[in-house]
Amino acid sequence: MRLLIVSNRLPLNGVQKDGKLHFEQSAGGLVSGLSSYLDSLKSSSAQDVEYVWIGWPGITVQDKLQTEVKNVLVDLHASPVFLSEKAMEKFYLGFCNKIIWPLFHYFPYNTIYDKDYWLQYQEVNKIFRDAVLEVIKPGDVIWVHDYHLMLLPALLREKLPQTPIGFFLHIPFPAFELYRLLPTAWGQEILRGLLGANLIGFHTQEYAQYFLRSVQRILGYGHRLGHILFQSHAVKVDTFPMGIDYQRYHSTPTGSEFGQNLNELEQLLDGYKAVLSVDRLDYSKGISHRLQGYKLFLEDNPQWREQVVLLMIVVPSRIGVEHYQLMKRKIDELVGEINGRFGTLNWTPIIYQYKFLPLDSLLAMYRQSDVALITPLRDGMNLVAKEYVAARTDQTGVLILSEMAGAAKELGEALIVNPNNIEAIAEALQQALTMPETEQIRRNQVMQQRLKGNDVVRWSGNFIQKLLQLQKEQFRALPL
Ligand code: GDG
Repeated sequence: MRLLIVSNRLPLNGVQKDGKLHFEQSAGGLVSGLSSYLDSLKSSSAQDVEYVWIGWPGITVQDKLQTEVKNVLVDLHASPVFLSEKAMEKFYLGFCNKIIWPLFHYFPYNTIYDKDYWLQYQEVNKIFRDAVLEVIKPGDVIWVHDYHLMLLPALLREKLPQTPIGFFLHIPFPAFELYRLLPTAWGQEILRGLLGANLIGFHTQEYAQYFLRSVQRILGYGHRLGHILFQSHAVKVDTFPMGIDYQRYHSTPTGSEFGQNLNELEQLLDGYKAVLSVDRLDYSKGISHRLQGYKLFLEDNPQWREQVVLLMIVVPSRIGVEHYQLMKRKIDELVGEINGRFGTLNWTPIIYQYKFLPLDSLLAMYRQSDVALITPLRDGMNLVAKEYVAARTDQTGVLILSEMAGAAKELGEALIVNPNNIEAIAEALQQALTMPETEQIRRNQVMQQRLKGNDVVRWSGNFIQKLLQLQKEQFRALPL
């Protein structure tokens, strides 16, 4: 078996060395999970199992350099899809991040329904189809990822009627009343696009139900237990909550970098309780609501002033989209206001970093923080919540988690809050900071067991196994 993974971006970082462009595999959860899964297949079946990742390489590459870049990437199991800056502007910053992202995260007023964005989205999905057709061989299995490529399964199905095609959506699928806000023809084509797959996976049952409802209301296709007979093939809609690479976060890195980070943090936080907040800069992550919650906590609990520090990491993201620039300004102002109002000569209430951190630093922060405050307004899953719990090797620590994150379905032992309720965030902080250690351990033990059992290797394995099983069964769904 060979697996073709298709996503908007390749999991690679381009670096300039000796005046030449080199690519290194980035150590994301999906890459390490998939490679471990394929390694386990190889050892159990002695089969030759391989994967090739197809996606945009993260930079615009001039025509004359494309063959060279392709050759470099072959050794990294990657096949690049070259897109011009103009195409990326309308496809990625436009259709993906000014229409689908806000709408699917319940921010309908942030959407800009521009027809040029839609035309470019159709165009780019066709470019990806051609890129897959260029590398596909008999016997390959295709797994398409995320909202950038929702038309791709049907485009591939037209050309490859027998190939197993899976699709996984990493963000929420919204309720029908939200989905129907898309111009009708676009909404129909996206659903038909997804139904080109044999298996469509979501993080939670709710997202799967919302999708099935939209298919029924907009296209008129019913389902039986998630099975749909669509045109000439059968489709299964199912739930696959994504896990993390548990051991990676649970074990202690051997390099000196990690130890140094840990010591520095220990000194910085000496005498304080630490509350951690980590997200990409995004309005869906609820960062300003969270800051308001922390501000209220300091107002209501003067005894905690000079006793607690909020470590806030915001990772730059989608810099070209206006809503993100506005939000950055709002966060900067709020942090300044809180630090200015409550801070003293000896104490800064919020230590704020606007940057991407090396994994060792992030891991050291997970280890040194007494509380993780993760309160997205809407989030497909949220892996940071899972990583924090996994990283607590002594099993202490308290996770405060938004009920609007997919992860809340699996992490019920966390302190669950409604992220719009500023008072609830402030109260949860008070509860977390005074929770007895025995109770912290009791809650984390259960969550750690669950995360260990349902890690990312299991997640990818379950998805691929189901896809292959569907292909084998060639089940017949009965028309309703
Ligand atoms: C989408 C969905 C869904 C973050 N900051 C740093 C850093 N990270 C890593 C985390 C984590 C990942 O990035 C972020 O994953 P999330 O799940 O929290 O969020 P999204 O990026 O929005 O991902 C989401 C996910 O897809 C998977 O399906 O859960 O709902 O929106 O792994 O550790 N890593 C490093 N430095 C940082 O500063 N090294």
